[in-house]
Amino acid sequence: MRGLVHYGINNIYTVNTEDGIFECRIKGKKLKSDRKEYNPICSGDWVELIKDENHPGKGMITERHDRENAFARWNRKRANVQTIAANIDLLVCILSPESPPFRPRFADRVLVNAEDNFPVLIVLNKIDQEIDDETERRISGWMKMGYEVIRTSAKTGYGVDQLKSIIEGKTAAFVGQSGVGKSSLLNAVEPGLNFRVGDVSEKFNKGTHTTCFAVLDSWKDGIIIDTPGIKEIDPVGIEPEILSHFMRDFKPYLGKCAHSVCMHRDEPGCAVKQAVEDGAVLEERYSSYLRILQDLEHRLKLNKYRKET
Ligand SMILES: Nc1nc2c(ncn2[C@@H]2O[C@H](COP(=O)(O)OP(=O)(O)OP(=O)(O)O)[C@@H](O)[C@H]2O)c(=O)[nH]1
Ligand SMILES: [Mg+2]
Ligand SMILES: [Zn+2]
Repeated sequence: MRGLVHYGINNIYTVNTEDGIFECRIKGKKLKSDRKEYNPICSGDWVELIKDENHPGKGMITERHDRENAFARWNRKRANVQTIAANIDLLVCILSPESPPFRPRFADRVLVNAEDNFPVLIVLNKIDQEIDDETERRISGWMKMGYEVIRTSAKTGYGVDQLKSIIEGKTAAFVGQSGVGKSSLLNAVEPGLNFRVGDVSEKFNKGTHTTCFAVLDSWKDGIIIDTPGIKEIDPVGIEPEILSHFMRDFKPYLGKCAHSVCMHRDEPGCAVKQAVEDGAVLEERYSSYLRILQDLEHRLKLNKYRKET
């Protein structure tokens, strides 16, 4: 029997099927996989399961169906891949302007992750808070690159209808740092959903990690996945040499550098660096690139070292 995974906690997965909801374990504890995975199954996965005839509402997952796509990141500590949501039509990246502080580099990483994978919508939530010029500059930068950006306030209701009309009929995963208002926005879109909402701590100006695990829920016009606040995103499956291809604003300059294999770092005659100097590419985007590049190289070294020891 086929089912859609809503969420998983402590290796117990809640799966929705034609015959209702089942709480499932994975048969034999492990599923076949080609890489080290932190979690073999995530919200949005389609799985094959068998009912436990002796225990109504319980079952065993025997197989994970191939994913169309997945939003995943490297789990820093464990050196394995953590998949946050699978089979999505749209990734919604939520930011806040002030509390918690605006984190454009986080969004740049989400955009790298999404490029050639699935479309992204950038949402600046909490627009009832003050928005500075720096934030406006970065937002117009993303818009120039062709990304869709909208402004919302879960508090006043501003932009909620627009958000609703964009995610209607889609499987949309909401990601962002803790406290930016992911759960609040989802509740504003569809009050029946009733996701748990937490505070932003006054002392640290940070969210309090209210949502602890990703949860999929369906509403009348689509499927949404609320995810826990994440601080860091190390993109998965991108080699340092091709990172620049995932930077949408770099694309017009790729292949035009003096070096045929250019990392766009210190090489003379680099067309990307020239574009930064000319103001065609934002300096902040370039510095995001350098940081992600550094992390990818670090990750490669670490994985190599781990294999050898
Ligand atoms: N001023 C203002 N506050 C908001 C807005 N949206 C959410 N909040 C508040 O921000 C705090 C955090 O909201 P949550 O919805 O729990 O944030 P989250 O992104 O789901 O956080 P995690 O689950 O921890 O990742 C709560 O106190 C909300 O009331 C908004 O548009 N404006
Ligand atoms: Mg939440
Ligand atoms: Zn270059």
